[in-house]
Order: sequence, then structure tokens, then C-alpha cells
Amino acid sequence: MAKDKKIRTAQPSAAQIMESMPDQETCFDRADKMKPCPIGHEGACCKHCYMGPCRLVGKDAETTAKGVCGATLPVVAARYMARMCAGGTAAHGDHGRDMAFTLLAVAEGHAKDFQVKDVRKLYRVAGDLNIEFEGRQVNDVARDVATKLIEDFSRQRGEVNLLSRAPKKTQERWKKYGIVPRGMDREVVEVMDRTTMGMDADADSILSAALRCSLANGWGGSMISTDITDILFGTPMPIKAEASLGIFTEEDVNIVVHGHEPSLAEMIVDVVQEPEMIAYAKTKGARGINLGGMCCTANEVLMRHGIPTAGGFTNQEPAIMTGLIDAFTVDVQCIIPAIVEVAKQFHTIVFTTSDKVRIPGATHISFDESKAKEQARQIVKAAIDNFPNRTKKGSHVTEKFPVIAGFSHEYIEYMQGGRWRASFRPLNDAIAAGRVRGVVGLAGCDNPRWPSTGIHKYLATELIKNDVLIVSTGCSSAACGGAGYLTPEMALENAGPGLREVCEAIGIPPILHLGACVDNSRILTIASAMAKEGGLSDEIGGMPAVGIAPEWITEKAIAIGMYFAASGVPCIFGGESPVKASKEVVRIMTDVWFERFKGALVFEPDPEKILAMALDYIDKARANLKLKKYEPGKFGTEKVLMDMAARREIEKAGRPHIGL
Ligand code: NFS
Repeated sequence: MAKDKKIRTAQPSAAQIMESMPDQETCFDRADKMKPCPIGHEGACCKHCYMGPCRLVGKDAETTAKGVCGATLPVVAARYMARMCAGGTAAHGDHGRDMAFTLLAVAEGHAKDFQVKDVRKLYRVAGDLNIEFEGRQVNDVARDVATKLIEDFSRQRGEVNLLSRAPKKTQERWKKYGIVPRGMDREVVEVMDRTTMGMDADADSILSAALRCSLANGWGGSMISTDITDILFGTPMPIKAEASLGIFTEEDVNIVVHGHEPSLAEMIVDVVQEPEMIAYAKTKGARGINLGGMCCTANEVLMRHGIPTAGGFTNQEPAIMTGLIDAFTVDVQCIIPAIVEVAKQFHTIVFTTSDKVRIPGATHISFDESKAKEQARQIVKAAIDNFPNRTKKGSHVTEKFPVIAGFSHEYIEYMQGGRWRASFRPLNDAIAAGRVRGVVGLAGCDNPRWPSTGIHKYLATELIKNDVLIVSTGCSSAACGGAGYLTPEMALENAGPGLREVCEAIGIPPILHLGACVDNSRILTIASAMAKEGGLSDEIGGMPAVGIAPEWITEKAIAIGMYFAASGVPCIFGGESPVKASKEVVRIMTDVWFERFKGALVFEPDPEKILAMALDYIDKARANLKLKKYEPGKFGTEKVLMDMAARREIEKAGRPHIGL
């Protein structure tokens, strides 16, 4: 392998590791070698039957090209988008389903190592589901909540329960355009059915089915996952931790938890703190045990326990290449099989723990919630036993950054009025006055085809400079954290004066780490609360708010973009459009969806244009709502009501309860 190969990560710690081991192959090298198929790349290939694969190319392909069955280019491209959405919905939804079954097992006494940690949240969700909770045993309420949410996955008729949280006007739009979702299982199956050969041949109709499917994810699977994770493990509150590949230590046993479902990871968090385990680690010559997270499992344990994050998607191989990882434990999703090959070059043991994810060469432990702690101990013990096997190979970096994470929607509401007067009024007022120009959800993956994490970093700094409040999730949070942007001090320093003033007054940083990708559902809840608060738009659509996934990779990202679009949020994704070949499909996802739902899903490869487009959506929404015109630099000189230092003093006195 060339010693002068290009390193395309904007994260210095990952770059340093890869530069020090030029012969070790990573996803960046494979991205260089693997040129995308130019026809599939723009959505012009159909592989849905064996008369093909059909390539719908050539001059005027949009109107003249046809597959063997007669499917046109817009139909082929729409089917491709719809199936990506179904794949992403299935992934997030199955995650939510697993959490719901864990809650049921806890309620029925079959998972003794877990319990309901946040009873307030349980009651809040019970209230939304019209389940009586006053004067009842916690586990009885938990059983009813779990049962009702499990039913939602396979709801054949009607609509998923949590849809009722959306503003009325948003719900009316869904009814009007026929996209009120039934259960996720039904919607995913219908998309697969509708897009098989010889079915729906109308691009708009196919894409509407995809939107309905995506809503079953956003307001169903993902929202259920977020709610139940809060119920079982606690609703996050701001907490300090660290980020970057420099979190791993030479002296300690290092264990990574990677993936998305936090159940086993929660147990590992407990076990690494057990005095007997620490004593056992010392017998092997280690100072102690150090736990780090990766991708969305990282976000879950970071938000609740302050476990440091090693980074997002593209950091999987570099983490192992530190040579310091004694056990690399994965659950579901975004786990690249290549980690096993990298691990073979070192002493690292890779544990797969979900029966849905098997990787040849990894050690499999089939996660069983009734034996959760026992299995966590098995993994931690194996890591400790592996500590003396470390070789001297590997590149050790030490740079790391502090991060503040844990901004649940409940906490953001609480910060704006305390337990009894929690509201979104201060934020709505600040937006209406033009102190805060708008809100951007910065989300999604870090992609090895681009300067990985670099577009997140660019947009994060430029947006806050332009007085735009950022809520971040998924690997975008890891990108911001690994760049040192998730501390109030750093972010406030770079924020525009109006945003800075508001953040200091409320006591929040300008970039709020909201959690994992399933926690994008928290953004839906926040947007709904802002609409209900009044003073801006009375529905989610029309808010000065935009979603951006500048380095997206997965089908899950597409499913998220679609549920935001259907809920009324314009979303800008990086890279060329995966359906660029069909102007009609691009038009439906931008203009038609905007007209119907005030949302959109657009693709733009140029980061500067992404920024300009986001600000343009925001400013147009402000103008339509007749809000004060945003003027850069107008605010920022008024008295600060309560600064971050004062807020931290209050925090030190005791972490507040989140009000119902
Ligand atoms: Ni989201 Fe989380 Fe990261 Fe992308 Fe994957 S980890 S669910 S899909 S790669 S942000």
C-alpha cells in the first residue's frame, strides 16, 4: 500500500493513527479502491427482478428509457428511495421493538438486572397512551406501556399511538395526503410489496408510501426506542465526558461498546465499576478498567453516564489500530465487518452480542436480558484476561476534548422555566425577535468518501456564527465532540452575539448533543412543543428549522430525512443525489413535498451551498411567519440574566429533577 496515501479524515487523532500505520487497510482505502457504479450512483439501475438488472440511461432517459417490464426512470428511482426508507425504518424500528421487549421482560420480572429508572418518564408515556398510572405498581404500568407499544409495531389499521404528540395541523396534513402511518411492520411490508416488479408505477404514489413508512419510524419505532431507553436507563441530563480516540489509556484495560442498543452496554457500565473487577484487573498488571463508546451506543452511555466516546462510524478501525483495545463489543447496526480483520493484526477480541449480527472471526455471545449482568461480566473478564496479551504495535494518541452531552427534550424545556414552569417560551421569543435566527438539526454519519467529520465541523462553526442554534445527534455529535465543539465555552466563543446572549441567559451551549440517531425523535418532540407554545408556526412545517445530514451513509439516514420532510422540516443531505438521474423524483422530493408538508429532502455536495441553502430556508420561513428580520450583530449587548458559571453553581448544588 502506498506510503503517501491520502488520509481523508478531518479528525486529527484518527489521521495520526492512520498515518502512523500506512500499511493497515481502512475504510478510507477501500473507498479509494471502490469506485461507485455510475448508473446505480444516480438511481438509474433496477435489480428488482431477473429480466434485468436494467440500466435506464441515455439521452432523454427520463422520458424515454424503460426497463424490460416498461418501468420508467422516475419509477425506478422512486422505488430505490422507497426501499432505502423501508430498510432504514426496519433498522430503527427493530431497535425500538427490542427495547420494548426488554421493558416487558423487566415489568414481568424476567430481567432482574434491569429496572425502571425513570418513573416520571414512564408515567408521562403512560399518560400519552391513555394508560392509568395513579396508585398502581410501577411494573404493572410498565407492562401495560410495553404491551401497548409492542402492539404499535404490527398495528394493521388506524395509526400509531405517539402520532398524537404532533401538532393538530401537522396531523391534518398527513390525513389530507394519505400518509398517516399504521404499524411499522405493515408499512415496511407495503413498501416492499408496492415496489416489487409489476406493482406501483407512479413515482409520486411510491414516494408517498415511503413517507408513510418513514413516519412509522419517526413517530413509532424511533420514538418508542427513545422513550423506553429513558424509562429503563434514565432521561438524560447534561453531563461532562470526553471525546476522541485519545480516550484510551496504556495503563488500563480498554473496552469499547459499539452499535446502537444500550441494554448490554448499560450492564458493562455497571460491571467495570465493580471493586472485584477492578481488583481483578490489577492482578493482571492494569491500573483499572476504561470503557469507551462508539457510534450510537456511545451516545447512549455518554448521555446517561458520562462514558467517553471514541467517535463515529469512520473511527472503528482506527480505534483498534491504537493497539490498546482489549475487547471490542458490538451490538447492532453500523458495525463494519472489517473490524475483525483489523483486530487480527492486534490482540483485540471482537464480541458480537446480537443474534442479528454475526461476523466470522468474532466471538459470539447471544445477548439474553435475563442473564445481562452475567454476560457483561464474561466480556469484562475476557478483556482483563486479554490485557497482558497487548503487543507493542499500534499508535497511541493522547489528544482528547471535554464534551457536555445529555440534552433531552425534557431538560431543554426544564432549562427554560424550571420544574413548574418548563416551557419553550424563551426560545420561541428569541427566535421571533431574531436573536436566534433558527434551529438546525445536524445529524447523520461521517463518510469516508469525504473529508470525514470535516463537513460537520465546517457547518457547526458556520451555523452558530450565523446565530443558528444546533441540535446534534448520532455521529454528527461524535464529530463535533471529537473537534472540541461540545463545550459551552468553545461553542459560545464562536457563536454569533444574539445566539450567545440567549444561550447564556438560558444556560445552554449553542450546540446541544441530543443523543443517538433514534433520538432524532426528540427533535420531533421539541418542534411539536415549540409549535404548541405559540409565536412561531402553529405546526412543525414552516418553522425556521432545517435538518442537515452532510455526510450521510445509511438507509437509516434516508428514513430519518423522510420523516422530517413529512413532518414539515426541509432536510439537506450531502453528496450527489442518489436519484439524480430522475428530475421528476428530485422535483417530488423538493417542490412537491414542500408544497404539501413544508418539508423536503434535497441533496447538495458543496458544503458552502448546504450552508447557504439552510440559511435561505430559515430566512424564508421567518419571512413567511412575519417574524422580525434577522440582522447579523444586532443583539448581544444586553444584560446577561444568568451566565454559564452561575448555572453550573446551581447544578453543583444538586442535579434537578425533570418535571412532568
Ligand atoms: Ni445514525 Fe448511529 Fe453513525 Fe450514521 Fe450509523 S452510528 S444510527 S446511521 S453511521 S449516524
